[in-house]
Parts: sequence; structure tokens; C-alpha cells
Amino acid sequence: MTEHATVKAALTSQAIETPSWAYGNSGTRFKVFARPGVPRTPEEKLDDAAKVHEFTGAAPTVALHIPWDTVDDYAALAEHARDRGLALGAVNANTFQDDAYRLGSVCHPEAAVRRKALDHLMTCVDIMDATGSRDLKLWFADGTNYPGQDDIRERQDRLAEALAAVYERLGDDQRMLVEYKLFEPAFYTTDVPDWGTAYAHCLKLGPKAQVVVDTGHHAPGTNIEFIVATLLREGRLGGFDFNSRFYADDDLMVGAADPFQLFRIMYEVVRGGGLTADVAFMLDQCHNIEEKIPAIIRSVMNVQEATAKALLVDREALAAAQRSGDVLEANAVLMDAYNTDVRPLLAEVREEQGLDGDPMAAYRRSGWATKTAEERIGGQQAGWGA
Ligand code: PSV
Ligand code: MN
Ligand code: MN
Repeated sequence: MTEHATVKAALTSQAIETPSWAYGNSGTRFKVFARPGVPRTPEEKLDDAAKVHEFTGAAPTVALHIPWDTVDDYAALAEHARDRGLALGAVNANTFQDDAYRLGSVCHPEAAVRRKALDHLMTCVDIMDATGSRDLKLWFADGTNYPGQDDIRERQDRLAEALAAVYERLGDDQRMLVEYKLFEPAFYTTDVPDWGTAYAHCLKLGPKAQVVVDTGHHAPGTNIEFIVATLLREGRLGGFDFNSRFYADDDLMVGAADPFQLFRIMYEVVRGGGLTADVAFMLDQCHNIEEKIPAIIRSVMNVQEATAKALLVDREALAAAQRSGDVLEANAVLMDAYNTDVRPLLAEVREEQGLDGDPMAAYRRSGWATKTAEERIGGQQAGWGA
């Protein structure tokens, strides 16, 4: 294959998972702005996700969030997805929206609360069995607000115990993705605050435990691509929750705040051989003020553009410059790729798949927004604050 064909093949095979909650109404603690046409049920979220996939050709799976996507029959929900050319992706657990979790979930000082949280995680694995999902995504809101509030080390022991029980329960083809987040809702200590803590737990558990990097969950200035390179080297990068941040966990569209950072991350993914099915490229976003489906289409396109630029880096020229210590040339090689306008290349890739080169325009023409606004009355809130 020519180099051009290799780049195109890699772009054609890249799959980006969209989150069910991005299709629902969301907001801040100040206000949730409802939008016409927003899904009322998990099935309708899948109907919207099918539109994203129809026009991008790159979003074949949808992440669920339990209990936000609770249904009676998960196999039937998977069938609903299949009928629309989709599959169900990661199951996101929720151990943060119950009164019992005031002092934490799996790290809570009381055994009964820890048991309740663990039962929920086990239920999530049951759901994965029914949906055929591979990944259980674990983000814990656990932590403390005040020095002395609880024992930091004991909380780690409780966490390790719960993770080990869930790990035992996983099937051969299932994985657990352990997510970290610097702070919020806890403001003093967080029980899984960084990749090092997540990695240490995963290492103890075994190969089915992998770290997930949510791009919005770091302190300002953190070199996320270094974390990505390190986790890939160690075989522990399970996937990404992509989004953008300006301040904290803003959950804005990926590539909106800092497309250069996204490119640097995707370069390390390409460099580390991470453009494979083993790394899940997921979005974790909320579209509070903008139209949801177009925002998700835009996000998928932003990931594709960063990936295309990363694939265009002249690796030989870069290695030569690096080996000879030519700092400026090495940087120039990287920047050449970043500064390439890859939109025509991606349009070509789409057209070769029989798609419109411009997914946004194709979606707008489809009339889906008008149709759903007329048909769906009383759209569902994504989950937070519900
Ligand atoms: C909360 O910070 C969060 O955004 C985490 O990133 C999870 O992945 C997501 O919610 C869904 O629970
Ligand atoms: Mn996340
Ligand atoms: Mn988050």
C-alpha cells in the first residue's frame, strides 16, 4: 500500500464511541436548558446515535450509563442497536447518585454501603453479558472534603477489595476500565485522583484491568500525551473519554479547547501502536447550550482530524532529526503534520465509503432535527441533577 492508502485505511477503520448521555438534556447546577426533539428513552438515544454513525461512518457503538439507561430487557436494547447498524459499547457504572453515597461508595466507611455499590457494579456486568458489551467503565466519585475525615490508606484498601471482586466476575472477553479524576465532587482527597493510582490498582488486578484517560480530568498544564505514551508502553491504556476543558471537568466538545493537545495525544497513540481495537476511543461530553447531534458529529470529526494529522507525521524524518539532535527540525516535522489541512483527505475517505464528504451538511439536509422536534415531546435529562 502507498503511504496515502495506509493513512486512509487507518482512518477508515477508526471507531469512535458516543455516550448515550450526550444525546439527552444536560446543564450545570445552575440550569438545564431543555431542547426540542431530545430523546425520551434509551431507544431514542440509540436512534440519534444511529444518525451520527450514518453520516460519519465512524461511530458504530454507544456507551450506556446505568441507571440512566435502565430498561427491562437489555438484550432487546442491543437488538434495537443492531437493527440500526450499531452495537452497545461500554457500560458506565453510577455509584454517585444515591443518598447512601454521601461519604463515598466502594470506599465508604460502612460495609453495608460498600456492599450496595458493589452489587451495582455486579449488576453492570450482568448487563454487559446481556448486551455483549466488552468494557465496564468505573469512575468513582469517592473522596473526602476535609483533612482527617477518613483514613486515606483504608479507603485504598476498600477500593482494592471492590475492584478485585468485580475483576473476578468479569468474563474472558470483558475488561474493566478504571477512570481517574483530579477532584470533584470531593475537594480534599479523591480516591482515584490520577493515572498512577488507577495504574497501580490495575497492575495488581491483572490484564483485564486497564486505565481510561478522560482528557478533562487533569490539572491545567498536565502533559496528557506523556501519560498516554507511558500507559501504552505498559500495555495499560484501555481507552479515552474525550472532551475539552478550559477550567475543570468542562465536558465540552473534544478538540474545541485545544486541538493541538488532541493532535499530540493522537500522535502518541499512533506512535505507540494504539490505533487498534484495544484502545476504546470514547466521547464523554455534555452539550448544554448547543444542538446535540451536530455537536457529536463535530466531535467525531475533530477526533478524526487529529488522528489524520498524527498519521501524517513523517516518522522517518522525525526520527532522523531526533537522532541527530536537530531540535528545530524535529519540531518542524511535527508541526508540518499538525498544520496540514486534512479536511479534504477526510472528505475523500468518507466519499470512498459512499458517505457525504461533509457529515454536518448531510445531517442538516436529513430533516432529522425537525422530525424529532415534532415527534418527541418531553425529552429526557441526561442524568446529572435528575
Ligand atoms: C464525571 O466526571 C464523569 O464525567 C466521568 O468522567 C464519567 O466518565 C462520566 O461522568 C460518566 O459517569
Ligand atoms: Mn469520563
Ligand atoms: Mn468527567
